[in-house]
Amino acid sequence: MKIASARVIVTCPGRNFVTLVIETDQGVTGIGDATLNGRELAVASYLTDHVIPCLIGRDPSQIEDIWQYLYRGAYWRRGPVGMTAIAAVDTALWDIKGKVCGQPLYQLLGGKSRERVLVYGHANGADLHSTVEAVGRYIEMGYHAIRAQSGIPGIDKAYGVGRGDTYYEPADARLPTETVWDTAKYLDFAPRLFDKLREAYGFGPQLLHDVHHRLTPNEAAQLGKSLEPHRLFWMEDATPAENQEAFRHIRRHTTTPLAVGEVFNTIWDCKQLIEEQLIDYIRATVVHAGGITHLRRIADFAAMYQVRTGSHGATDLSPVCMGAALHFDTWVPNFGIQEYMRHTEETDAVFPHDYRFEDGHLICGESPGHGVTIDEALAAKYPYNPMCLPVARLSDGTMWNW
Ligand code: GCO
Ligand code: MG
Repeated sequence: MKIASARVIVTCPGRNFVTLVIETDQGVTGIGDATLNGRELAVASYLTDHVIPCLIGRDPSQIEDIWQYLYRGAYWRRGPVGMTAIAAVDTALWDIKGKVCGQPLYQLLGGKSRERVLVYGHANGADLHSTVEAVGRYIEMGYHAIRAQSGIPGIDKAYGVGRGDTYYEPADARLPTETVWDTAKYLDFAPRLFDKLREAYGFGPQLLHDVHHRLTPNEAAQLGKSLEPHRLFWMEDATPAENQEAFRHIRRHTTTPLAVGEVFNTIWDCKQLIEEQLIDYIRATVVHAGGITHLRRIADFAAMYQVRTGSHGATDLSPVCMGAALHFDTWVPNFGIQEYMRHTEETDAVFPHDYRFEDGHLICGESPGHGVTIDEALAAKYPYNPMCLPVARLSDGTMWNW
């Protein structure tokens, strides 16, 4: 069997998605998510101009060799654009292998380690009161684990807060929206939010919180300490992780579990974090960390240090990534949790899939491959609509981490 053709589909059913479709000379089709929020066309071009010409004529069953070819062969290794493109190829090839073998992807990885996958949903509100109510709605929907983000008094456009009733969607304008960040106000507010949440709902629901790279290591240590009585499932991206050593300081001062990794692309981004057991959950995901092949390498390495997985699953990762991630989660022995932000109905219609939500868990389907397809005719009705993620500044104008 040979790869006969491959093409990239860019579509915007509510938000932008990039999808790679690979076809074999025997008519088997596999698809992979290639979405990099706000940088969609960079990945589309990398695939179309540089990767696809190298794929034609190759044996699609040689997933590992093709991965190594694209990683080593590029000479310029790593980075979000290249690794997202590799992930798309890898995901599509696993999909093809599943279809050729007539097996769901989790079977090819080693079979089920669990029947269903614990997910966390996103509750958010403009202020403390509405966030507490939003968490209640998620509990009613059956979620056992809920991420809580709230508007913060004195901070305009806080991270993680949706506008009106819509789901939170950060890529909101053609050019980056400017937001202003104030650490002191946040550190004052965040513990009060969790005081209220525990007061309202007790310790039954697992609660999570995303700091979104905003704090220094010492501020992160302070926040972790102040949240300890609330026994969070995790505190996410407490400080930027380019400097992996920074987490030593946080770790030394708090037992609040730490999660990092949604912006990581390779095992090298988290090597020290894992080896030194500086984190509890690694959040790398299929689409941005080199596909199933590389994510498996990261997860196996993490397992040696009792670090568990907690893959990124925001709406800017398409249902194709979610489908693949759920097969991965069903297999991976050191599974922790999976993020799950529901896609809109428009998105779900473009990407028919066989995974389903039940009692706070997602269950992957049994169809061969990863179980997600693309309706290309419908996708064509939603042209690309360029959108950027916001940026953040401190009140004196200094650029900060969004
Ligand atoms: C998360 C993330 C997202 C990102 C988004 C950027 O934990 O889900 O932090 O909200 O900001 O994926 O594209
Ligand atoms: Mg996050």
